[in-house]
Amino acid sequence: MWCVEGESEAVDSEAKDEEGRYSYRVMLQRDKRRWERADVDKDGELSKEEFTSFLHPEEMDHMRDLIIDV
Ligand SMILES: [Ca+2]
Repeated sequence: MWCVEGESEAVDSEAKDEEGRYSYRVMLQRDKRRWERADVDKDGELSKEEFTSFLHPEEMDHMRDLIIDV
């Protein structure tokens, strides 16, 4: 089993506001890190291949340090 770093239950509870909804700001920061890692050529956009690694970081060597074993 795997998850993206920062997606533990503890962090998820911090990401929710008082009504139990996920904070968009926290989610955005989390995704931004993964987005920037997936953007190999750093042009600020994800090609089809880069977007695949964004969606499936567990399958990409350069994304693996965002993955933690649980
Ligand atoms: Ca790119």
